[in-house]
Amino acid sequence: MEFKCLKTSDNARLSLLWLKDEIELPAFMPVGTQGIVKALLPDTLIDIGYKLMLSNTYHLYLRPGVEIIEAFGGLHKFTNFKGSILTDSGGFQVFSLSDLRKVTQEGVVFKSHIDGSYHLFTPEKVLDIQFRFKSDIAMVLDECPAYSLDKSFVEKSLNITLNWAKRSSVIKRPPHTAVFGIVQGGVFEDLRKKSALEIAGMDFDGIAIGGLSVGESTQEMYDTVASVMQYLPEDKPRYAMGVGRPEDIVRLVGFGVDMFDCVMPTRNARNGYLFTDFGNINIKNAAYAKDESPIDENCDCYTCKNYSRAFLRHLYKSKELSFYTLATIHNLSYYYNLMQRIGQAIKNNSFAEFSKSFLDKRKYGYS
Ligand code: PRF
Ligand code: ZN
Repeated sequence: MEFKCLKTSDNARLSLLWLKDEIELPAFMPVGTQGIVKALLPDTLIDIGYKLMLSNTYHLYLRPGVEIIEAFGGLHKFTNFKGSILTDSGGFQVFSLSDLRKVTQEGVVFKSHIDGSYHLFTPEKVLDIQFRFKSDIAMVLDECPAYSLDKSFVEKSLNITLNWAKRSSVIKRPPHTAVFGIVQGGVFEDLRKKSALEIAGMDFDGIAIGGLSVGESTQEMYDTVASVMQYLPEDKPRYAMGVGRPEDIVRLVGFGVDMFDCVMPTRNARNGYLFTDFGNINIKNAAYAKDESPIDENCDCYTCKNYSRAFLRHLYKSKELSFYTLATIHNLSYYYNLMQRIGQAIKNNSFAEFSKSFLDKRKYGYS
């Protein structure tokens, strides 16, 4: 992996990341938990413009299992996705999906949400799994504590995460996989600072900020990211895990974040919530029953070029499977175009103006 920051505008950064292809940052990564984005063909993701997708170690390790993916020669060959793949470590999924888990200095024992079997993830084991997947970017094992104002609880958790990070940073990595460390520390500025400085001092290819969007207020999230940024090296990519809404992405790019992932565009699409600059459309709404216009006049995606709101509403109401595909294409195109507009604004040295006009324009809520 190689990374180069080309230009900054205010604190926003325009960079290049070389994995399988050259990828322009800031970038959004669609979530393909099982090695594929729900309702999309892998080539459609490429057609929209995406060159990097996120998948989950936790899910793929439990099913189909590492042996099968390894026998195919890795995740890219198994899934036939032609772009690059970042895999999350399982650190977050163990805490959000598994009904039983026990964290020790060694690692985390958890109970599979699929068949109830018990498994141990250690920092060494999750990296080994991701290396065998031939992921382009692997994430270290971390603990993402629930939102809490109990500082001693968050501090204990952070100490385990930092110990795991240290062990992860000294593992020899194969040439095909980069490894990112993860900053935790909840909403506590001093814990975040300690975490950021320690992770920045370890030998990682990039640095992620975890523990965001777990119940803190939007302002707390922004304050946390802004404060962590000042401790991170400029020569490594920065990734805000699980963020977020379009307005969060614009704000965080303004603090110097380069990479994002979130289920929001894909999950919302399947529930009938479609993104536009002027707020989100709820396609179920009766107001769209006879509406001949596309989801978004300004969108040039396949869905908007070919289908009316009225027809999409009909597909949704009829539970036609193609609705999920058409809605996902639109929402992922919206996010892709947003990242393109952000990149263009940085190139034009006008990120602050773009950010202000975007945030003014986008109303929250659904119509
Ligand atoms: N850690 C990991 N993955 C994550 C998170 C985290 O804290 C989050 C937090 N929003 C999303 N995905 N490993
Ligand atoms: Zn569209």
